[in-house]
Amino acid sequence: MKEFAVNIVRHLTVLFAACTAFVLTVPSAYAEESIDTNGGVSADRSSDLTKVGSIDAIADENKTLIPQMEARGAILSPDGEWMTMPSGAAVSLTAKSFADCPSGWVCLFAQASWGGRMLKWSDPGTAADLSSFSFNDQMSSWANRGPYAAKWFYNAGFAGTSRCMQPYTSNSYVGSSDNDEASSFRIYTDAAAC
Ligand SMILES: [Ca+2]
Repeated sequence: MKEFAVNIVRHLTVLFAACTAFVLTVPSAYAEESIDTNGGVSADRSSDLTKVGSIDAIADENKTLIPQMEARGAILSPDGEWMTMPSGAAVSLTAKSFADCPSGWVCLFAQASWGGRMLKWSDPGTAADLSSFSFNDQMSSWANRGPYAAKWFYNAGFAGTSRCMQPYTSNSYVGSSDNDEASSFRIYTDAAAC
């Protein structure tokens, strides 16, 4: 009888330990889930970001874009706003506007009127397939705020129909036939290349 009582106590101890371990793991599981629902954007910014119309769609896209960009060598900027490639070219993790395109840079936007996700480059001689930035067939507007001519192409590898982006010009909408066609891009090393 005494041995039976000892066994009961031993079993209850094991049960109590198991329950304690479960309770302790639940909060961390919830914490991980809350980060996921923000699509990789830090939790303290999520309340601000929900004010932007297209943020839910972008946040969803970020769940796949961030790991894709990391696999291509990009790193998350300290402010959590950009995935930056070793070249310095970067794709935004939030919706941007014309004012977010720095002077001297060439910027492509996923939405008309310089909205939605933005890509930015500054180095003359830059050439890239937009699929490298998970931005294939997405561009609707652009701004060339630099001194060099730039060009975008319908196809990867700088092929197919192309459009010049003259220095210090911008386009709030590329038009219905050119919309969501851009697949590659380059910045030339002079102002009159195209
Ligand atoms: Ca294309």
